[in-house]
Amino acid sequence: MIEKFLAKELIERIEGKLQRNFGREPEDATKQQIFRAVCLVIRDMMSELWLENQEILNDPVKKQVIYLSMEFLPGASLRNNLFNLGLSEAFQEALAAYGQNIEELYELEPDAGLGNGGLGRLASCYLDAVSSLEMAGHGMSICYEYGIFKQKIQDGNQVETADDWLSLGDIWLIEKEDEKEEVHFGGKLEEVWDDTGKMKLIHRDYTTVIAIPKDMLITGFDSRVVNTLRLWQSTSPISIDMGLFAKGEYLKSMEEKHKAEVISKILYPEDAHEEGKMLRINQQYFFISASMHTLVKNHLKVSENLDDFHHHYAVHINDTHPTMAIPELMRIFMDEYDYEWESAWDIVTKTISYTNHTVMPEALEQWPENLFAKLLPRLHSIVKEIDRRQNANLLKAFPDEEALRNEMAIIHNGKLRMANLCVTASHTVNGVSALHSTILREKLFHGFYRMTPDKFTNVTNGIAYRRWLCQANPKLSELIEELCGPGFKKDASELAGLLAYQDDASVLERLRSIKKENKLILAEYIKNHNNIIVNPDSIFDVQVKRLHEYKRQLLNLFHIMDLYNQLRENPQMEMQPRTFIFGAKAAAGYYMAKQIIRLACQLSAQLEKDPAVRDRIKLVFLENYSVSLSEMIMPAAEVSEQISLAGKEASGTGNMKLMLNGAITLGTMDGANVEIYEAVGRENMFLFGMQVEEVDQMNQEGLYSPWCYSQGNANIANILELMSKGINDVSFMDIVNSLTTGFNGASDPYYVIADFESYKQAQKNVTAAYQDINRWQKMSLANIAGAGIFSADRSVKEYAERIWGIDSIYDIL
Ligand code: NBG
Repeated sequence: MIEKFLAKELIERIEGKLQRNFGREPEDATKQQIFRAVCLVIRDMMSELWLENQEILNDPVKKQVIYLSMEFLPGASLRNNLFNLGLSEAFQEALAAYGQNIEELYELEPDAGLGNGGLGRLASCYLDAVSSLEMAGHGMSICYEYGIFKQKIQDGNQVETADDWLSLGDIWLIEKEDEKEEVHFGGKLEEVWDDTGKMKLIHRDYTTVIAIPKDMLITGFDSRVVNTLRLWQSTSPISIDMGLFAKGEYLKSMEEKHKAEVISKILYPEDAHEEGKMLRINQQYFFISASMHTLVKNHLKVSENLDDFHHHYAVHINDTHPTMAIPELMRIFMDEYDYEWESAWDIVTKTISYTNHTVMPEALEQWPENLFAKLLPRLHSIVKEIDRRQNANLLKAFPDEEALRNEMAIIHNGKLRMANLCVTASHTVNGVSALHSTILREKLFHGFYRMTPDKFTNVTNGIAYRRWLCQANPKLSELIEELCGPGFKKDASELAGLLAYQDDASVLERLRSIKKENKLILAEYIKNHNNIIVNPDSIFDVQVKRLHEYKRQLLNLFHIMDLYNQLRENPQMEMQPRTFIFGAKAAAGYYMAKQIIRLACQLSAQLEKDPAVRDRIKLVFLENYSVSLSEMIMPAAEVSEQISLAGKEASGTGNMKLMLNGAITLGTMDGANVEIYEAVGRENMFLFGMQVEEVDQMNQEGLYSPWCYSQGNANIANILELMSKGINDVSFMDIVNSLTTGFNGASDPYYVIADFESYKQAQKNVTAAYQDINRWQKMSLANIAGAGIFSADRSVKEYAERIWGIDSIYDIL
């Protein structure tokens, strides 16, 4: 455990860092230098803890989890590390001695945005929980030089700019040059026969890329364990080709280096959206190969051979992006350590487990076989053999079901299907909410489920709740501590203690006033960033998440346009003022998503222009939604919009953060909304819309005609007309067409129009409930109290017990 430090000692340490690293005294140091010095002091403390665990971690029978993910979204680390180490106040005091405000240093830190959204943030939440539970577990990913793009809104359109997070964010990274790895791409395979008649495949003429580890230390709350997130950076073994340089071919002389470095240059900014680029295959293999080599090497430092590899490591695949871990481990076992196929397969399949995060068909990765074979010839031959053996099993299991066998094949029609490879080779497969796991069993992976039902399980997602409650909403956290004691910080289920106060008028009033203070902070931010003055007494209605058609931001906009139409028709209409707050990034190449952002921005401007409506409805589109921004939005939110089409959102995690901060869910029965409903009951949320079965039926019947709906419903027709005629002088015909006549496919594929009336009614219920202050506060309290099960600690405990087979390292001692 970290010792307690006095401010005096910290001052000495910070001064030491300033002098040694920057040749500065505190008086003449810049804010950046002070930030760096403070981080370095904390890094030293974390490194000491890390070192203390090393002996235990190197024991081959102490199992650890390796969480492989193309994305991690840690956000900012300074506040989180200080909070976890229990040093926030001591540092605050130490910095105050220089007249420095620690809050300003927090604000200075760029988000480490090495992920797109929920999937990457989940990975970071889980690392926090693994450390907090004093388990051993490490993340592995890529050290992207540029993280998720920064979103600017210019003339109502999204514009992407590069996110140079390393300019200051590098302070948390520790380079381990001596642990670098070589990764081989391309080349060809050659059969070589030895004297005993045994054939070996030799990989020749490949291109080598060097992977350099940059480790970020991961603290846990009140924990003795510090784990690492290892981020691999790519570089070339040849920095410059002197021969070419001498010939005057300067650019060419550096080409190898550039080709290698491009691998870790930038995060793919896609989210649940199709991408089939060569660079992405290279990125995946790059970090997987480096990671697997490291594991094997580390294992062999403490064990004679690889037979017990799976007792030492549980390797978890976060969605299909790290699937290559399966053939790569097979390759290393067979080609580098002479294992036979069967024994290698036995160990590998006992090591690997897989979480699926989406059922959206376009997001299920498939690689063109010929491209894969060219880039990774040896891996291709291994995947082919896995497929061949799997086909034999399928034939036995389903002799009369050819269509099903084709669906389950790993290689089919010239494509490599990564999800099928994952399910085939993993000992356990899970979805991320009860409903999603059911859909996996009954639909997406039904054949696999019939074959190996015991493989399938569910682990509902969870969040690093201390970040969004204790750190982001300190006032609420203090109130809970005062009422229920500090235990909830270790055990989120203790939040339920709040229920004892549901009829306590003074507690409800305090909840209300905390929300108001948080709303004022957000209102100030909105004023400064959007130049919009919002009414802090209006309902803060929030939809923050990636922009995707299935998440139906458009449905939310439909409701706003409908209110607008009503107000124009009847300007005297009584209305509870509302502020609709959006935050969403759209994938750069996702046209319709960008149109929807445009619609939101133009509608915002149009409402602002109209004196008859602007005091009653406001729309605020906050640019550059990120982890840090979410930490300001969640505490101020009152309505949490979780309105995806039932069956499409695997879980959602923003829904959990909002609920934890007392916002009330307005949602469909989708993803983890179903479990929110189970936790708080129908009376404490607003449900609407079709259920999965109804959506399925509509799909099967194929009779849905949004056009007919709009003919029978004047409100819908008016909304479509408004969009066609133009909002703030911009017409949105492509959106209208996508709903009514189909844009690139079926019309209104996410049933915006079909669910509109039900949504509108639910929105009316929201307004009615809000007007009864007491009722609203009670609902809010019930949500905070019920949020305990959505702690990442709970999720990670379930993974540890049911999937990874790991435990707290200190329990074993
Ligand atoms: C996302 C889902 C979310 C889910 C997160 C984390 C992908 C591929 N999936 O619903 O859309 O909450 O994963 O599990 O990003």
